[in-house]
Amino acid sequence: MNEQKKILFYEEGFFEKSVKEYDPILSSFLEEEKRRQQNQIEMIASENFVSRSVLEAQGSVLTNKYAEGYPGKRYYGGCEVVDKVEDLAINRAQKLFNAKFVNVQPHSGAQANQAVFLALLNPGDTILGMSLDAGGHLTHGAKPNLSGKWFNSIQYGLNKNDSLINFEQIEDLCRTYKPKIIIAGGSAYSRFIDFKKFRKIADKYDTLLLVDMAHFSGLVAGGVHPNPIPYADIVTTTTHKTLRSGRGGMILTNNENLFKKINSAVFPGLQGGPLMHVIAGKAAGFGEALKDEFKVYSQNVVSNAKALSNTLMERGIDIVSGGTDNHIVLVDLRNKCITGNTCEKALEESGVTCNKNGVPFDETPPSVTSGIRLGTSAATTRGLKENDFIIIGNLISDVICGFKNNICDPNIQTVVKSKIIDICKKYPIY
Ligand code: DSN
Repeated sequence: MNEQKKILFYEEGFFEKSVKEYDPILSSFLEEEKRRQQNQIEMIASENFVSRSVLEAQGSVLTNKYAEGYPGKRYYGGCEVVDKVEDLAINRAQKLFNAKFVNVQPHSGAQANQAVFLALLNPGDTILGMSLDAGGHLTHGAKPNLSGKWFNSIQYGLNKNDSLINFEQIEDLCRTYKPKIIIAGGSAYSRFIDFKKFRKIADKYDTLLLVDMAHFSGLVAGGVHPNPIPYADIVTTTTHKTLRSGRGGMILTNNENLFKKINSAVFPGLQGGPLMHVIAGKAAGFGEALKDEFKVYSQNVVSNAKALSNTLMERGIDIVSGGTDNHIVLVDLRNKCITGNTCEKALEESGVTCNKNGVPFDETPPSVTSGIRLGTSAATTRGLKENDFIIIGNLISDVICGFKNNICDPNIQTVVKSKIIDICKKYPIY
């Protein structure tokens, strides 16, 4: 009789083997990405390195669980444990931001903003947000985004002289267009935002105020940035940038009526099952952010950004608004006659990861841009201090100043890369 190979309904090791043993091809890509993160200095302002604890929580068995609804009011059985996890994330977020009501289910910052729009607006309503070139975000009414397509989106910008938010323009736009909501916050604005001033305008023109603190929420949690909660009707954020938690979004408010609408908008309005493993990652990161060490970390993020910004300016490089109050340093390359995309590439080849970025009154398209955006959150997590950022600022300046006719000198790039690798070795991760 022919011996037939027994085929199980899954390959042996399904519950035991690591990805390395079970799927070597995928595993090799994961290792490759880990090496990339280990050997480059990460300066993308929206990125960070989470703790092993956050990684584990996010890679946990909670990924298996469906839990539509909210703690205590689910549409599935078996939710007693995930209820505790979600409550833990909510309680920690309430403490961190001194907020009465928190929804930790949005899958991302973009979906958090969408949920707010779904809860409080109707298609065709007027919304007022900061334009992309001023440092705003796609979801604040940019034309290619749903927020720019489904709403009558009007946009404010910055003053020409100091690159700070143009409040006069905001008032003019409110007077003329009577927006239903004003959005404060963005992706490339490096200064504190005057929430009180926004509140005053919102009250004067009887409009809602949404603050999107995606970029600086970790700095708020760490006590080095003003908290928008007392001023805004609603606050949205991502949870993985300066806040260094599981990757996703969150919505906070002190207004119970608005919160009820927001909850219904997140589920069942916009999303189905919450990502319970990600909510566990959020809980883990929020727990870390409540500790004193996170306050020190946040102080370092800001002092490192100031050291970086000052170093670049000393080397003759323009920084938008002449400095920074947070983790972002926005470099204006127009006086160097370099485009953002070529600079991003040259820096990546030199071991520094960042992104091209529009600068105020930029005339180039978003695929080109006249600037780069740098951020200090990730490298600060590695342990880098002000002195290291002075060195990195000089290395970045070497690359920028090594350009001729929009092409960088490869010899400079080689020298910079070897110095960057030395810094990476000094501050290992994972
Ligand atoms: N992608 C994020 C950032 O880089 O700021 C925003 O969505």
